[in-house]
Amino acid sequence: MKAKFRDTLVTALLGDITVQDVDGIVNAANSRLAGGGGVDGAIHARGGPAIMRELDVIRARQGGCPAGQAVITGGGNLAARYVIHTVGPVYGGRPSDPELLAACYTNSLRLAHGRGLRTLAFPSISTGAYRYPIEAAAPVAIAAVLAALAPYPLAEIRFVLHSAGDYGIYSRLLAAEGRLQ
Ligand code: AR6
Repeated sequence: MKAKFRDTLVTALLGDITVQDVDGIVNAANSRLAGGGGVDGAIHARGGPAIMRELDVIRARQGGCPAGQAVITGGGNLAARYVIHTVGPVYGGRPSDPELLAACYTNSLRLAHGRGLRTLAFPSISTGAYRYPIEAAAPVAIAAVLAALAPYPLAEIRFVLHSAGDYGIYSRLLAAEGRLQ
């Protein structure tokens, strides 16, 4: 699925974010930046220990990363040169959940733009271990990214979904947005 928004190609695909050939990939991390399962585990496994060594330095400096915020490291052995680690909210049905989730996408794009990245891939943040329902999270993610393309224009944003169901939801939403352009 491909759509064009302003000057940015926005794509959704079914796949593994750790093998994407983009300038940066986004990690759905935890606030301790300590690694874990899901996409976080996959990124550290393929990227190798250099990523955690950089996170150790960031932890020593700032303690961790609160929900909604993001930090950046190199990509280690990944094809991507950078990993942006952002921390999604643990879903609780609170009004702050969509705000924090949107902030993950906005702050990741801000960091990417500040470092001169042109292509960036996102996973579906918070919708695994953190239990944010994908039907509620996907519109928040897409709206946050499309809004942030004005201040932080990139050449390509790639949403990499790990299940056919998630991919279907993103495709439908992006197609509907595209008709409004
Ligand atoms: N490529 C793309 N998406 C993936 C991949 C992959 N290789 N692997 C999993 N996903 P989760 P969260 C999808 O649990 O909910 C970790 O332990 C997955 O199917 O990775 O934000 C952290 O350390 C789901 O749709 O992230 C935190 O403690 C999505 O990625 C906690 O989990 C997000 O699922 C963060 O939980």
